[in-house]
Amino acid sequence: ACGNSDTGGSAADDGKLTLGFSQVGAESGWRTANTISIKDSAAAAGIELKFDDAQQKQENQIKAIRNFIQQKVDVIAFSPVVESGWDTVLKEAKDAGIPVILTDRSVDSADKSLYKTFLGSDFVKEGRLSGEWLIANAKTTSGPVNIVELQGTTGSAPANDRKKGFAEAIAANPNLKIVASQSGDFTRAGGKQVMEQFLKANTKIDVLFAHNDDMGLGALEAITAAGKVPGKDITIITVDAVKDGMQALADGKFNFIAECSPLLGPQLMDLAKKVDAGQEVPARIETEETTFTQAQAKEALPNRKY
Ligand code: GYE
Repeated sequence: ACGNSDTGGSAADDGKLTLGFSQVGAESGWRTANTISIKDSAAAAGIELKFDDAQQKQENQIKAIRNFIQQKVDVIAFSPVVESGWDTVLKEAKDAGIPVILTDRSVDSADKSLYKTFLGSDFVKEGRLSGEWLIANAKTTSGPVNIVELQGTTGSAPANDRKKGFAEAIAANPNLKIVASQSGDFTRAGGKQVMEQFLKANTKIDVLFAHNDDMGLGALEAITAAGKVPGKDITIITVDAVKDGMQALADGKFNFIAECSPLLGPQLMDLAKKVDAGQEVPARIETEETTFTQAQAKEALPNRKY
């Protein structure tokens, strides 16, 4: 369907399906693995991929989606950086007759007809599993347990949902208290900087819950610099289970990780083909994932692909 000949072939020319994909950015190890998965599986599926990196800005994603509409791609997929503010551009895609697939993160649009399906993790569950592990493992006999939280990108589905799931789980024990919670934007630099502030402002920090591995890895530097031992003086729980996170867990610097799989490419290509062919697809497809303790990380690490 793409008429621009100098981009090297279009659906109309060679029968190839053209997929426009707007990626959030390159903020984390998770994101890097996700981008590789999408590019590799597009090539393997014989799909022409138009890939755009939005550098964590919604306005860039909206621009990219409008470009895809103008280029008349066959299918648009994107991972929305934040949950709100998508209705107008999604309506434009719908009016142009281009099906949209949400991957990884969802939108809060009331009109579910604006997209065909949402492929991704259950972020509330990841937060809940993190909180449940803490409930089972926190030393609450000696009084209150002070928790600091590094949130992901403000307004993003994983930040909103992981915060919610974690808070709900730890409510089961009134000794567990979140004493500070702030965004580190899912980056190592953000995690380090905000953890430094937390350590300055709070004399007693028992637990860190970081919404992803990268922020936890950044926080390690701040914790060590403050003369504390990560994994011992401060219990560290994160989400993702990318290789560097798993290494920190196996090394005893992290204590628990709730997995979030970035390997969405093969399923996305399958869905793109189906919606392009006008086939019905499930409205929600959930990624399968697990959790890791230190012992489990040691075992899984040698075979970890990303
Ligand atoms: O957990 C984080 C990344 O949307 C699930 O985004 C994704 C999150 C992931 O930056 O590392």
